[in-house]
Amino acid sequence: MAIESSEVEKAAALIKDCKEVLVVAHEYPDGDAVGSMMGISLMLEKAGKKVHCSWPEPIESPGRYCFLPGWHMFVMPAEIPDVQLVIAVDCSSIERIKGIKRWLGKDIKIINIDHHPDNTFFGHVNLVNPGASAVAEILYLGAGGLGLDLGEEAALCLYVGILTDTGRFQFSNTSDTTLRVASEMVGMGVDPNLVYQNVYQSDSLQYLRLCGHVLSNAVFEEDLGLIHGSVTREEMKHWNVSMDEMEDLIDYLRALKGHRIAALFKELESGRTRVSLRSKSELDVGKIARLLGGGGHRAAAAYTSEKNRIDEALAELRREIAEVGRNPGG
Ligand SMILES: [Mn+2]
Repeated sequence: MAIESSEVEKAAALIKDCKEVLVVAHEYPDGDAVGSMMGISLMLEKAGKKVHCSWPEPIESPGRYCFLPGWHMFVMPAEIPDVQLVIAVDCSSIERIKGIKRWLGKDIKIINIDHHPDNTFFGHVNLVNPGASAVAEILYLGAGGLGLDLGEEAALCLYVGILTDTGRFQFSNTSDTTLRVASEMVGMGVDPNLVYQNVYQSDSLQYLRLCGHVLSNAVFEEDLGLIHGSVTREEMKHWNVSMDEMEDLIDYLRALKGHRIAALFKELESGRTRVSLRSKSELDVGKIARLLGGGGHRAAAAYTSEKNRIDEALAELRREIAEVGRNPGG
């Protein structure tokens, strides 16, 4: 599904008419959320706009994305000034940014740029293409139509968005367009090795030890084809590892041959449990995550469970897997 040109024109007009803009990514932002947020922020700044960017609390250090340019535009959610225009990237619904209340309910316009198939079209203008590998891919291909100029710095941010959302160009969302776009970015000066070193080769020894612990305790439930692992607050404290450092931990679990679903449970400070899901089968984990209040894609999704115990969150997930498995079309 392509984005309608009338929507692109509307977005371009909103951008042209504004002086100040806020770019927001979803809570617990991944590489596409951070890369797309920074990429479009840099292009907007280049176009002479005053730009702020942020995402809902909790705000942790950007860790592996520290090396991206553009952090001078980042503001804490509490310090977001009044703006005329909000651009949301990688957010399937307004719920994903509800933590940023400062501007909600005000007389502002929202441009919604996303690639989630369950996007609710919450913006005044919606640039949504579920066929795109990443929001970064939409932004790269759409920059001209929005009246924005790509530069090497923005290209670097967008490359990170595509790289991480495609699992280093290996997930099923990797298309010939994805690879062509990435190739053009490298042509513009993006250094794949520099990105690799920063994004995938900068783990702490404590984090590697925590991974070893999680893998040692991982459980494979053959009847459901479910492999799962978990990290408690105590373990996070013990190894001094933050939530954002664990973004790729689930990839170790999904290396298992013959599994259908991988799940990683992380205890939150709020007494709830963050659950990441990956599917290697016909089972749509996006649907499971939506049933449990989250969102995502068919093969990768996440939600926050109200259960404060991991065994309870696991029982809840087992029920939904069985339910969705019985009723894949429903
Ligand atoms: Mn994305």
